[in-house]
Amino acid sequence: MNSKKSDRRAFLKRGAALAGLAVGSIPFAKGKALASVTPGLINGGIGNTPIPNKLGVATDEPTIQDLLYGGRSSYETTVRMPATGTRGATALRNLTPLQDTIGVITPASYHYIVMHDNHIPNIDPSKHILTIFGMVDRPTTFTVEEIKRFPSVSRVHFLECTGNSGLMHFKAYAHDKKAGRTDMTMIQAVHGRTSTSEWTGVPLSLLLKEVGVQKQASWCISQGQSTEGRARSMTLAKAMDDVFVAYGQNGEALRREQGYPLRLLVPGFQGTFNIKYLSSIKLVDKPYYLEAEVIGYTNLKPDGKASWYESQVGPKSLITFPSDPHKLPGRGLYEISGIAWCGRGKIARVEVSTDNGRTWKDANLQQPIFTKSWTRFRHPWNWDGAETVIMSRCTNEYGDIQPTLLELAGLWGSERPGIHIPAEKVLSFWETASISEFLNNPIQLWRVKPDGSVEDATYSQLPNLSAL
Ligand SMILES: Nc1nc2c(c(=O)[nH]1)N[C@H]1C(S)=C(S)[C@@H](COP(=O)(O)O)O[C@H]1N2
Ligand SMILES: [Mo]
Repeated sequence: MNSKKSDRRAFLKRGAALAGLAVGSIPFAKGKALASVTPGLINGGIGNTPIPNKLGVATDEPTIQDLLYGGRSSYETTVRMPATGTRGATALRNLTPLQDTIGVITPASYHYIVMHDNHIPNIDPSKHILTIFGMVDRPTTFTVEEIKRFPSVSRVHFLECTGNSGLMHFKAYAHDKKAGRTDMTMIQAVHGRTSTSEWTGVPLSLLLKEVGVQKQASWCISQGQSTEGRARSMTLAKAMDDVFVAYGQNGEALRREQGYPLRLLVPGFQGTFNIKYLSSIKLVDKPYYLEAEVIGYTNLKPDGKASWYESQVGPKSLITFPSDPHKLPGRGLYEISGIAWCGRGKIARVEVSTDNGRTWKDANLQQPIFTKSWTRFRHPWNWDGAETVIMSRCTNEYGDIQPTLLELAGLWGSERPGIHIPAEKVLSFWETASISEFLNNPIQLWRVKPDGSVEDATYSQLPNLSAL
């Protein structure tokens, strides 16, 4: 046992030599390393659970509920967290624990939640209906059962809230800091408004064929059955392309928080299009310029026009390990790991830099790569123990590249007219906050400090943030 342990230490510390190995040889060595560091795995994965005695009396056995539906090991404690600037989980904005994500599928229990209504409806599926009307030949009301009789598809797609990674969270920072909160810079707090699931449902194009779309129709207004009757305009072209009405999430019914029993799934578009508790779709000949479309979720562009109906999420990647709040135990070999996604096509390439952007190396991409989905990337890294900045940059199959923060600033211009940001200037906090509140996909920098702790270096390096 002891000798095994020291083997592992030697392996991790010998990273210098190993980092030069072909990548294919890493998993075997890593598997060996894991077996000796991960509690539980060494005992066949059952950890310290005592074996029940003959009378079936055991204090540390799974509950009946665990056996019927499943529960995780009591050693696992990761949960969603309430968004910054909100007061507790009841604000109904709860974020995915990206620092602990594995692979590409987000378990439903970790899927982020954004609800604008002040409650989450509990809908009886036998009473729920979806009405398609407006510029159609046969306005139709479908029950959930009827929807499920149509030919279905299952597809892996990300959702991302338009406000993810938004600087508005840093505006909330001062408030939270005063309230004594300390978790606002964690990857989960800043970037946790994205998740990926396998969604199952019926292509909207099939339902639209069923009702007969009239020639003059060019937009769809979708609405959900929740208190605010959330609605959104979407082009008919997108509706006919890859949108579907989903009832399944990761092999089971949608979770209540995710829109049970029906939600719209609009691949690659901002989260706000994915109407939950979907109850009606109206075919019309123009967008409705709803409040959420013209006031919320838009940036002002350099030409003074707002980014209305620019709906597609840009190429984006994030290193999830190591990130804030991880702390590396010392120099040696680590696997940098993260996620990349794009609202247009597939991720084709992710590059990683471990020397503050001076050099870049291609990361390994988890296969298969799904369209408009998180793609997991991995990259072995030998950390020499010195302070450095690590980052990732992705490219999609069309060659669209994730921008730097300054390139993004140039793209959107300033939110406040009159503020011009020269490319070489170090931004002050408030100047940065004025770049863009929405659709933020800049390259994310993490500073690894000599003590192994990791801090945000994209936004929080800005001098005034710590002074807030
Ligand atoms: N009915 C309804 N649908 C909704 C919302 C809402 O508040 N009500 N929020 C939207 C927004 S802004 C986002 S980002 C996504 C979030 O989906 P999720 O909560 O399943 O993660 O749902 C969208 N659909
Ligand atoms: Mo959102």
